[in-house]
Amino acid sequence: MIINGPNLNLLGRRQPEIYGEDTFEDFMLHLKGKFVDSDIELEYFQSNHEGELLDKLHEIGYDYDGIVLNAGAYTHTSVALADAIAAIETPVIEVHISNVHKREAFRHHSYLSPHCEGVIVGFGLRGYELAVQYFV
Ligand code: CA2
Repeated sequence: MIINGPNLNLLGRRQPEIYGEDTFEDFMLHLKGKFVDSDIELEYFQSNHEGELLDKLHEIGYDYDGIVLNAGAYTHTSVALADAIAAIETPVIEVHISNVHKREAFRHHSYLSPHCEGVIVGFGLRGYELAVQYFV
């Protein structure tokens, strides 16, 4: 399961110089094509609401094989998401499209990273592909 947090529904529509020109829906088609010969099912969920992201983690976090999570700005603020990742059994890989370490200082800290299997930052949408590859 790939989960995107707040504002990532704007991908391809705003700030292409930071986040690229592809919408995530287009990218999902590309990604499904890449893994068509693998024995995996890819699903996508996006929400701008912290509680909905928590509910999704609780819903799938004991059954799915892997979660690729870009929690957007909640990465830098949410103890609740950190607690949820620590509580569930499914391993989570944290992904960021931009290199957060080249950006403002408040983006350098993640509440989520200590509870994640790994972290991929700065490789654009390719980071999601690398994360899925890990679970294959
Ligand atoms: O680099 C990333 O993937 C981020 O998670 C993106 C978040 C940001 O708050 C994190 O620090 C790093 C912001 C997502 C905003 O997405 C947009 C996409 C297109 C246009 C405007 C915003």
